[in-house]
Amino acid sequence: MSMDLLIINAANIVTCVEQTGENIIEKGYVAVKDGLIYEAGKGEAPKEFVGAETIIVDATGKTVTPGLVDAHTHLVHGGSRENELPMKLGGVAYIDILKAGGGILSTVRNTRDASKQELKTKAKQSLKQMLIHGTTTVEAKSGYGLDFDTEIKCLEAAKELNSEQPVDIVSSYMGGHAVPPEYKGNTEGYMDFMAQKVVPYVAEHKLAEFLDVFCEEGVFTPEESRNILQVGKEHGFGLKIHADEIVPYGGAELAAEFGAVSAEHLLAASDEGIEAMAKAGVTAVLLPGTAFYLMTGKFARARKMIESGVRIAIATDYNPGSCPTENLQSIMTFACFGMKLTPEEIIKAMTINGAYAIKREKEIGSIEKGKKADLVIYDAPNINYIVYHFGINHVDKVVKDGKIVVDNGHEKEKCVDEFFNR
Ligand code: IZC
Ligand code: ZN
Repeated sequence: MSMDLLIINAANIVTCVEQTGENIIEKGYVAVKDGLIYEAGKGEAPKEFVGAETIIVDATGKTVTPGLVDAHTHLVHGGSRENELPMKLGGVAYIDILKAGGGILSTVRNTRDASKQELKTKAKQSLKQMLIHGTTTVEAKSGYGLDFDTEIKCLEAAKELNSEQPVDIVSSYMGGHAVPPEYKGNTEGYMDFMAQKVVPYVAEHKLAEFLDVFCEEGVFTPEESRNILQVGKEHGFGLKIHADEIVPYGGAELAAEFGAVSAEHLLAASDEGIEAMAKAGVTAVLLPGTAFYLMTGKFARARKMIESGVRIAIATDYNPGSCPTENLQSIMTFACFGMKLTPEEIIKAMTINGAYAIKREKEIGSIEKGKKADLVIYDAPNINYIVYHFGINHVDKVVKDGKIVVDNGHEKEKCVDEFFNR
């Protein structure tokens, strides 16, 4: 049977097929039919795969991975926060900037002021950067509106963008990101408002699949977070928690208690919290770019988590305050040097394990028959090279649903523009 797309002669194919241990095929091929992976193998592709219409990509000297899954981003927002840099350099902590009405709340003001179209235009530029750097699926949180209209505006923007460009978007409602100024000193009132007005609307209109909350000292306490998660659970959302980012606060334990899909950050997660997550099957989403950006020199205990049996995903946390980058390749280097993970562990954390963190493990995240043909070809002979030679873009081609959407070297931007300007 002839294939639609055939990638041949690849120096290394990182399949990320689970539980095989045999994750890397040296000198092999990937065959794609009808937008799905048909086969990946060693050596030469079967002759019958080549038909008159087959697009053949010679990947000699190159590395192939599944499309990268960025399982934690704050994609849709207005403005930027480079004005916080002098404060950060002056030693002002992230949480103190927020308490002074800056941080998340400054982005909330910019997001409320922006039209849906303005937010979409900005987010679309970010999606383009993500795609150019190899990301084919992204999770996107709301949480910079906090009021009804702006939260809905942001979630609608993400939903519309999903069908207007190649990157798949999976949305989370994160009204529990901060207490908005109109509810200052009245967290309970804000939680009632979310529970009664926003969550039911988001559920009814299918504007998000997950619900997330920032459980952190100075934001939402574990008790308040429990309340918000309970409302999410009652409305059928998958649950996520920003847990133990800055201080140990019982967030990992809470994720286990609720059987959350994932707990994120976890820089300060306790031993008990890690054990509980392992038992409950909660995926840890680690964000080493944020760990770097917080300037505390502290990273999540990834090795301890892996040894305890916790599945780890790694994401950008793309947001305007604590990790303003769309580039997962840069995050690979932070993950390696900050958490001492191997390049193979990192690629799995950004593909199949990222897919687990957004409940897409059956459709994406590995190169195996029947999964979506989302693939990245890097101009790099192996994965160590991608992590080692940092700060540049190694992507040669990106394949999304079986179609080449980013094409090599200097043509990169031009090709991708075709998709973004349709
Ligand atoms: O805008 O600061 N950590 N939320 C929780 C963020 C970072 C995003 C931000
Ligand atoms: Zn976040």
